[in-house]
Amino acid sequence: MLPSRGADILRKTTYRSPKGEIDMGQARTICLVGHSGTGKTALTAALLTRAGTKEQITLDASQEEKERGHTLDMGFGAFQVDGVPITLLDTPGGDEFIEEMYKGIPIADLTVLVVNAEKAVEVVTERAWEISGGAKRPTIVLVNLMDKENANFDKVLADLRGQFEGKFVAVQMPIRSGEAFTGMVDLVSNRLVSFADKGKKDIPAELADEVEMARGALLEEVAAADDELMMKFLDEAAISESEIAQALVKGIASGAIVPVLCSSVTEGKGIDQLVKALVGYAAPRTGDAGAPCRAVAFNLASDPYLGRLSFVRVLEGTVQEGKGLVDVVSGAKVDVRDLYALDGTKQKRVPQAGPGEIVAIAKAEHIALGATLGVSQGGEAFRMPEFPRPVFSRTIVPKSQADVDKMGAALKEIAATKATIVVERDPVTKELTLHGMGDVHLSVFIERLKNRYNVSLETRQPRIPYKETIRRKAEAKYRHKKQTGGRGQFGEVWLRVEPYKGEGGFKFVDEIKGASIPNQYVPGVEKGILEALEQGSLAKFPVTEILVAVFDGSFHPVDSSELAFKLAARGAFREAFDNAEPCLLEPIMSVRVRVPEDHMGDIIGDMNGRRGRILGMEPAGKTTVVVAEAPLAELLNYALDLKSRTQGRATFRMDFARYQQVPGNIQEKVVAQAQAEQE
Ligand SMILES: Nc1nc2c(ncn2[C@@H]2O[C@H](COP(=O)(O)OP(=O)(O)OP(=O)(O)O)[C@@H](O)[C@H]2O)c(=O)[nH]1
Ligand SMILES: [Mg+2]
Repeated sequence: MLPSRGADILRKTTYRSPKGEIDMGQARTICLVGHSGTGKTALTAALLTRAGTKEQITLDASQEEKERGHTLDMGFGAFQVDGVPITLLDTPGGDEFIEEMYKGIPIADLTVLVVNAEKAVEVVTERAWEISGGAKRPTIVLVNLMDKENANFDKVLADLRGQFEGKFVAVQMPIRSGEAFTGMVDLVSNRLVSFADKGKKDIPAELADEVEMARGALLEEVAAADDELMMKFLDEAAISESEIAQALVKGIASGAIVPVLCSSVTEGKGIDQLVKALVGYAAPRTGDAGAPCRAVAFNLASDPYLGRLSFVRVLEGTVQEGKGLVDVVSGAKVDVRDLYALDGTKQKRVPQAGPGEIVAIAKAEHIALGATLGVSQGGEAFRMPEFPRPVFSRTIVPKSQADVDKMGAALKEIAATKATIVVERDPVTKELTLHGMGDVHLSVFIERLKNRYNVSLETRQPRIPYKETIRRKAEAKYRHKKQTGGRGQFGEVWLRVEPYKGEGGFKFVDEIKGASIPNQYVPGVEKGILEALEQGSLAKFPVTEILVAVFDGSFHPVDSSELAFKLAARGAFREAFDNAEPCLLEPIMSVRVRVPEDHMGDIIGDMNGRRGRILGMEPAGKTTVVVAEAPLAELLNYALDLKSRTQGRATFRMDFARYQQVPGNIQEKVVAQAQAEQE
């Protein structure tokens, strides 16, 4: 279900065009999700082909997708069934590309969770369920690959029921599996469908018992979602096919029922039945066409020919070429110049689009991902769920000067279209860092930079942004004196350094009495100290958590200058710093790891091995969130390690917590390494 405001403004229209022409009020958006290799893209192609799409079907068309044979960006397929426009959103099933599901599911009328009939619930099945079914959005499950040797529909059903809280209801009963997957019983109509002759038949005697059981289960679940039907069910009165269908639609819309269907996409089995379900089970939620325009930008892409495309779903009113919109939150203006609707897997120019439709606004570079667009600022925004945050970082280094020049714009474009790709310059190490979801994720975008923008980058493990501080008070005095021909330079500074925990990490205190350093030179003193703070003397990391008090000095009426005092202050600071037991600080991250029960011990043990500290445990459904703290230096490969330890079943997020002193033995190593690098 659409959250809050979305649900209010999307009103169902039941009007159907009598002439059978396209009725946009019936437009449905369907998001395909599921683990990699379950057949989502094959299904998209099969549905487009079945609908008679004339144009060439191009899915997984980017060079990076072709090379890997997987979907990496959201794909689109638009077609019509009996005059009903359907837009499929084909999302990647790779767990590092999970953001595409977060974009598609919230704006779709229905999610189809595709599950492998041999493997049942897999890692991305769990994630997809959480965002869709678990959030009570309309969801159906398609058990695909039923032609496979070890396909087992009942086992998948049992696995779904065992792992997730949801009313999974089989609305079909496959007739066998593997090579013997020859038909199915449509439990709603109580008829046997044979794939070979497409005919509907009565249930043969040898299946009667089995079908009756399955149908009984269906009736019971459906009745449980509808009071009137429950009465009938309890009275053992006859329940008609249309009563079941209606109750199903209602139950699906509220997320109370999750029907389970079966198919073999590559053998074309179960496709006709699925199409009926897509039209029949997804209630269109179209808004008022006459209302002021409101649309949500759920996906951004860079098309090699059309440039930036901002895909919006129109919630109400119409988006029109030439009629500008604004971001309802920021008020930023959006030019609506070229508008493209989807046709098959291609885009075609259209002058406008109404409620329920998906269109792409071309070349509107500053639409933010997830932004709600409207005619004026204000009003509630469509709430997109919070995207996962990047958990894996690498430093990027251009291969040549030409790459340096092109890199900025290309990186900016890629990062602007993806929520889980962030490019950042580390303020301490000054390195350019690419943050993403894992090594595959980052390498896809590095490749894309090469393929599309001809930018070659190398990646490296990022340096840790250590800092330096002191552990005790110390004083020093320093005289800067130079006599070179004409006017000389003279300045003398006495200062004290102290550990300091206050805001900003630094405090300058002027304790000079009796103008031993005249006022006009004090800014020079402060500048000298600030410069010295940029590089500590341990390993040239910035200095923090320090108070510097200047309490005495001397000057020369002719030779003193701001520069002379700057140099004197720098010298005095360095000496005092060295005498104040300097030490290294490292960033400590707060980490929340969500782990399935059976991996808990392993994850906790591993965290201890990373100099981590377990702060607590929070139950979260069938998983537990382990709350911990650990140094960033021990977490650089955590995304990869956690994945291999748990076969991808654990997720985590980490946030910077604070800086903390590095243990002595480790400090020695870090300092030695930094010195070696500087030589
Ligand atoms: N035997 C069999 N193979 C299938 C079926 N459906 C899809 N496949 C094949 O499985 C492979 C993966 O299918 P895709 O459609 O690319 O899978 P996907 O779910 O889109 O995978 P990602 O894009 O990585 O998430 C392809 O070779 C398909 O031809 C099916 O029902 N039976
Ligand atoms: Mg795919």
